[in-house]
Amino acid sequence: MEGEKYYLGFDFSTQQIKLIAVDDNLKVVFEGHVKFDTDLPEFGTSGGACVHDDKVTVTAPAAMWVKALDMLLDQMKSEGFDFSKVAGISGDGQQHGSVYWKKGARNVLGNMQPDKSMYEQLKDCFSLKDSPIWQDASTGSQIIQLQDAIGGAMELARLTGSRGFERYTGTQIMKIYQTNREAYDNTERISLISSFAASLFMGDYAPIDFGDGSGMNLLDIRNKVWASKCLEACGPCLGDKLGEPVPSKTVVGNVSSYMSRKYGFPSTCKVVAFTGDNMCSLAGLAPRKGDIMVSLGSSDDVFILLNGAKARLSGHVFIDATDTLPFVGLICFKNGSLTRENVMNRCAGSWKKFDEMLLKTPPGNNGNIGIYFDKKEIQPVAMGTFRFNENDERVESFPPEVEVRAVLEGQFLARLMYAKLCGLQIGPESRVIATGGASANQAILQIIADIFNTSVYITDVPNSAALGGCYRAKHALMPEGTPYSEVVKGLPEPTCACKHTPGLEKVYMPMLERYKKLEEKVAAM
Ligand code: 5FX
Repeated sequence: MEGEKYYLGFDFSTQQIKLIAVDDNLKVVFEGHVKFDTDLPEFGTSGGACVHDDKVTVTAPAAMWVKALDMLLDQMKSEGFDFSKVAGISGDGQQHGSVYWKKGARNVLGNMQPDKSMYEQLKDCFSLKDSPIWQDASTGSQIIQLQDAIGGAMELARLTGSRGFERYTGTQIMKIYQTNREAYDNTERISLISSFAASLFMGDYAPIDFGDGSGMNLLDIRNKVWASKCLEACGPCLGDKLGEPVPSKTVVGNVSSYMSRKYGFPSTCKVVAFTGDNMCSLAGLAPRKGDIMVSLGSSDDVFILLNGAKARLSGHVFIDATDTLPFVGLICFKNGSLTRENVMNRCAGSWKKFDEMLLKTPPGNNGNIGIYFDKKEIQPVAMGTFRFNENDERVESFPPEVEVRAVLEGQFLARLMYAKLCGLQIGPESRVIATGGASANQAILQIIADIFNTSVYITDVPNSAALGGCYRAKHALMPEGTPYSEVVKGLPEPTCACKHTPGLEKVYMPMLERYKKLEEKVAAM
């Protein structure tokens, strides 16, 4: 392709499809989105999802995603976006969700006519109209069956990177096989939402990539092949229905003739494997080795790049989609900003006052430790508020200035403890990169710096997942062996927000040990 080139990143997230186009210098040249609830109200979703009567089954209609993509591409066309410049497309999907293509669908997908929409042509191509998504929590009995078949939760974690989780695709598929045999038998291909999205651009089944494939409890993450024992436990002929997984950097094909004829994509435009939203978002943030990404939102997520995968019952290990290091560790904590906010409201009334009160107690909080799980936490599985004095005795309440420090210290001791269990090693190269709403709060950042004993940087990258899709598309089209760092080298660096206070490790390291024991006590309560 001569002249200016564009790379597109599509983020098929839970609530919307977001698109970003960048040029060869990674400058954003176009943005668009379609929101499922408001732009496609006919599907009746709330937050992009349908919660069933049992409250634990959560799905989204696969045809809705197709119609949303039609809408987004039509919108780009009507706004004059120049598709002829697009050299590569990649993106991501909300992790774990699965799409069931019915027998004969491949043929329809490969022969779509540009005078009709994809929706018109594909809407009847799904053997299961409602795709299970990551919010589903209905597969408890299947988890037990899968773990039993593999030799226990720890063995499943060693093999696939995670113990059994309800939202993970393997047990979702097992549930469909057990409860809707007709749909299972009538399925010729099971895609993840990511590979389903890539398939729409290719006009053929796109393979599942290693990154998103690691969120299924089906992939042997060290050997990068389906784990046959897991496949056998989840459904017959499952390997055939899934197709072979591929590295995340794979060019999976060219755009379909439908895409070229309808929108004017060059026929040489490459589709690069789509991956999971978390991996793609990480690609958009472009971490370097040694970075600890701490996303402070309604839930808190900690991401670390890892050389090796340790088997643990908490957190998840995924294969890195950028090849910066072999693996990514992800630990998700349900009690994040809302829990901090609850304490702020109860004890201070404003963030300004909260920050002032924080200064009334010393780091280490005179030995007081609080554990605040307003919602049922993921690790440990526990709920409630637990306060301990300097003698590790449970107490009913703390004075307000102790409570405000206790919520922050308790949360970030937990983040550090689980990151270490996942394989985090803090060295001179390490830095914490904080993102998300609460990363604007300097007092919170200082506590993170002191507990992690390293500097904290901040970065503001809205839509990091869609951007990560653009960067990954460009990366895949560069000469073989080009490191990902080469693609993102011109991007703005995160800025240093605070340094750790020397000497405080003497306070926080023993406190971490105490926290560990107290949390074990809480988990056993
Ligand atoms: C990760 O394991 C998750 O389930 C979520 O972060 C989804 O990927 C959100 F889309």
